[in-house]
Amino acid sequence: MYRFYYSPGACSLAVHIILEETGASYEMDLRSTRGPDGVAAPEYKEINPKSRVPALSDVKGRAIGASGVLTEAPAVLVFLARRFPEAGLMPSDCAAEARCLEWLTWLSSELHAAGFAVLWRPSRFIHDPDRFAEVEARGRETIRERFNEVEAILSDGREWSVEGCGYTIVEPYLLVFWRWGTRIDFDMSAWPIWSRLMLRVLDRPAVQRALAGGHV
Ligand SMILES: N[C@@H](CCC(=O)N[C@@H](CS)C(=O)NCC(=O)O)C(=O)O
Repeated sequence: MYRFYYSPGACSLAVHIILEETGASYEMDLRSTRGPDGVAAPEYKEINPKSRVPALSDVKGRAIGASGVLTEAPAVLVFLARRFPEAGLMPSDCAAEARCLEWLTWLSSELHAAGFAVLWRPSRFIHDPDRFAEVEARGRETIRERFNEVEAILSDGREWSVEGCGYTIVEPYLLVFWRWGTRIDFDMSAWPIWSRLMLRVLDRPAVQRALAGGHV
């Protein structure tokens, strides 16, 4: 039984969907990674000193924090896809697998960290609160640039995010950022091909279960 550390509205949604897709046995552990004062909650830091969700317990090995806790959304997604190969969520062909990783690492670093974290957590990047608005504006601009690139990648007629493959672990991760686009008041119809793909993803029973079962 896995223990899944998550937070509503967070990127942990992608892992929640994949847990549902695989049929894995898991229990949810809701974590507010910050206390009311905005400081990382100390009891969660003992589990994951990075103080972020998602995290998944009962995975052999250790990074920092508790033994068996796996962190970083792309790593958790890959772990689940490989642990439950019968779910067919990541191709075994090495080029297609690399294409999945290409998406995941790019979204994690260039869109999540360099875009949304800059917009939502400017204090991570600059000390002077007087300049937060400038940093946030840059984050918003970066997000728009990355969104345009997502749309461009998907615009070649492919059916799913990885050409020649079906639904993979990339789709739920793309869904996280597409939904966040609405949260920051972007009109997502500006990215119609991506939006059509995400509407198909939203139709999946596993996605609906995750959205009804803890993630918003
Ligand atoms: N690199 C991490 C980033 C995870 C991350 O930033 N998670 C956010 C929620 S989407 C979080 O836990 N934020 C808590 C905080 O910033 O204190 C990953 O990909 O898993």
